[in-house]
Amino acid sequence: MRVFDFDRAIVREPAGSVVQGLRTGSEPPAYDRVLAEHRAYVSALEAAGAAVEILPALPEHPDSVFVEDPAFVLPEGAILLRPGAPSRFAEAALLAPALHRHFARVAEVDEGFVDGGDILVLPDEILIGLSARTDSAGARRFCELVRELGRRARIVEPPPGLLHLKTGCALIDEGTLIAVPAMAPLFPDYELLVTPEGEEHSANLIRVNDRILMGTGFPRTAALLAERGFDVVETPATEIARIDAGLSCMSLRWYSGGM
Ligand code: CIR
Repeated sequence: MRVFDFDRAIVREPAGSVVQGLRTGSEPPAYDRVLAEHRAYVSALEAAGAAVEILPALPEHPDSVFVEDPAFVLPEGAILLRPGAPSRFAEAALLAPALHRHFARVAEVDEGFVDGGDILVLPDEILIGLSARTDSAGARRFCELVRELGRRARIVEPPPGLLHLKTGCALIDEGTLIAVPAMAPLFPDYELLVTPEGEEHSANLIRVNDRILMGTGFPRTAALLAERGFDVVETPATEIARIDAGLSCMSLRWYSGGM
């Protein structure tokens, strides 16, 4: 079993209010285009081999489509997190019923703040990056809960300037990561593919079974991955990028073994 083998995923339908999602840029996205990107994303997950449960939209929570941030899942169990943006804090409790349906063990980070976008699962350990959304207290508690599930976990300090750890890196096979140049020093033990200049946003891609799902508009990254023999599927993510999101944020993925 590889850490990117998944047969299940949970996503949440974007609400109309997604256009008011937190953003650092000036232009909000258009709802119909976010919806189209979300539908394409669900199809790409299904085509890669995951059965996808689509949770209903939550209009009062503009960023709730980004289910990766309020929770973390492994085959061994789930952990409810404590999102670091005040407007997103309630999302964890709203995700709890879905997690209890799928997981016998659901733990909770009960202090500090942790966004799931700061959590990177590697084959032999789980990294959690400190950020404006994830603080030391939350990260320490998260590591304890992960160790209770039988995995190794460690806190890292990514360079400033990116929203989350996974904004700038992703595992693409068991020994290789893609990362923006500033994050390269975090991964001395891995072969690294560094994002070409101007294509830094390609790093928020996801490996799902034998495929890589990556946003559209990154021709040099796509070529680098294709040269190495990866099966890359491009799916549009330019509207969600307006609210600082990428492909990892829109799902929780795990291997259930058909349970
Ligand atoms: C936010 O700022 O929380 C959302 N607009 C975007 C969240 C992206 N999540 C992620 O990268 N894990």
